[in-house]
Amino acid sequence: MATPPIEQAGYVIHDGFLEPEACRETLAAVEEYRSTTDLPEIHREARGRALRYSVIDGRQIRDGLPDIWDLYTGPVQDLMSELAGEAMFPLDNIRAGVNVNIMPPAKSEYRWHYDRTPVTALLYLNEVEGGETELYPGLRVLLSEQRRARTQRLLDRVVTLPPVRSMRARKVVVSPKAGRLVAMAGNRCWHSVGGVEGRHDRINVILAYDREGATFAAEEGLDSYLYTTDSTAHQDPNYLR
Ligand SMILES: O=C(O)CCC(=O)C(=O)O
Ligand SMILES: [Fe+2]
Repeated sequence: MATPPIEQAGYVIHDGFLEPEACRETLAAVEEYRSTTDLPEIHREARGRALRYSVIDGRQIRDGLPDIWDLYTGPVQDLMSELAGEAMFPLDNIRAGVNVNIMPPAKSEYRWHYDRTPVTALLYLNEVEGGETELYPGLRVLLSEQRRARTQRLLDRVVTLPPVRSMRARKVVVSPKAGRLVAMAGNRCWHSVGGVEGRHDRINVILAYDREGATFAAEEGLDSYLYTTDSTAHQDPNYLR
């Protein structure tokens, strides 16, 4: 059997996944939602690049942005299953499953990280200056057992050291463009977003999938780090202690 596209290259860029008209309608729905709901501004310092953004989480999307929810549980799920070569499902953790990231110019950026899930889609709704997604596909050496968290953390440090990094992976830079979808092996592809320039907020949808019934050990700490302004106990909530 042929290797599934996401396995092969670690990522796939699919332009024109959403038509311009659908992007405009979705953006208008996001703007309408923002006008009625106070969204937290999350700011977490991190090495190299901070996490600085606003977010509409998956529960808010399910209850207030039905068209985005339908994309998550319909066409994007189908595409991701096809690209992964096996059936992929929305997360049981609805809050983390689908997000709208909002990044105003000048101050926003998104720290270097891996996602918790084997496949993630980034769907850009608009074109902005700057705000490129930077990816190192397949950089991570991923251990299978969550209880090996300490070893995983150490391995993650080692592979991101510049000389090791450049041996293992090539950096890919993706510019936001309306309707463009990037599919990646989120838990193996090291990625971040650079500073947004110009006058417009960068707005995209992040859609995460996993195998049926999968769970993530560091769920709770990571959720409050990503979706609330609470100060979290761990320096890096991606890892259990
Ligand atoms: O907006 C992007 O390009 C990436 C965002 C991201 O990596 C995330 O929300 O996990
Ligand atoms: Fe991510």
